[in-house]
Amino acid sequence: MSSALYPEFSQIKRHTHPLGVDKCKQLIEERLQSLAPEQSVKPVQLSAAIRYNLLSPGKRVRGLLTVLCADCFGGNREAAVDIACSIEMIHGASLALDDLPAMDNASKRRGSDCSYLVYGEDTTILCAVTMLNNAYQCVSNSEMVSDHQKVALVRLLSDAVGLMGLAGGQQLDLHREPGSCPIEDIELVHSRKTGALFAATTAAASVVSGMDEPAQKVMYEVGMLLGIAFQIYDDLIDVFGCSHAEGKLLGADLQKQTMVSVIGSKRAEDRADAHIERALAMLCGLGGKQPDLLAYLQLLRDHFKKVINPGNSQDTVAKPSC
Ligand code: GRG
Repeated sequence: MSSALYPEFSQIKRHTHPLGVDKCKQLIEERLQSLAPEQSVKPVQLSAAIRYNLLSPGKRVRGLLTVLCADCFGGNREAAVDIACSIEMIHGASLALDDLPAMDNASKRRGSDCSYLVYGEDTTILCAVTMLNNAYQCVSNSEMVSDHQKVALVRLLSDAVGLMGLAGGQQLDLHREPGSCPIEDIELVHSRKTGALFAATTAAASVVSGMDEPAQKVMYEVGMLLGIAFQIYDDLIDVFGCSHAEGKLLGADLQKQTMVSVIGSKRAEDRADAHIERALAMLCGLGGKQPDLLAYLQLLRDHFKKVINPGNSQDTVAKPSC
């Protein structure tokens, strides 16, 4: 995947992970490779579009969270990797749709041309629909997940995709419904558009780890807080980041009302940090002190802070309170 604007994007080491995290990422990449259709499967154009959207160099934040949370609470690794892949399929489908001219009308994604520019809008829409179906297939085919767990997982994932999740969040983002408080309106968009899939991610890990229902609810809340914080950082990066390093053209949200434009960058960053702190405290409250998970969450925050506050990152990274 080459691009004139981002020639070395795929060579950039996006994050230096702790060793255990690198291993998890490799497991996810290998499993995604095995789940992607062969290039020769007809219709070859659709198979190629699926490979393009699924295997392009994403950070795999959601997949990693699934596996690291499951590791933390004793979940089966293989089951967690399957669920991580199904979540990355949903995420990849949402990015392909998000970039379409009728939505964000983007040109670059993960350092390459957006899917619709390479394969056309028609194939990209079919590709997203297929990736969504493949995500549910991946859950139902997983050999390490019980039938009971599969029902819970499909419920979580379908909720995260639908009206109360990605689709509803995107609709609200494109056609903001007037409300009394812009901050609440924006956080509603964040919670549906980004938070819901993060929440499904951590909750799915709790399901494969056999955690009880109250603990599953806490894990859902942990993911929601992380997802909302992630979206605030994504908005901050849109203003302060570098297009080359992010692999997409930034400044796309400048005309939109975002948390950054409404409350300013400092308060937006503080708000994201407070959400992350709360999520870490909740994880610790459940006994989730697995070093790789905590190290990964710190590393992610450190990375975001470096992007938006270059030269200032050491001072700003808070340690989890457990
Ligand atoms: C029916 C699946 C489906 C979606 C329809 C288009 C749409 C509704 C929703 C789009 C939601 C969306 C794109 C939210 C943005 C979330 C976000 C912060 C994306 C960037 O995620 P990263 O940084 O991306 O994890 P990489 O490329 O690293 O995977």
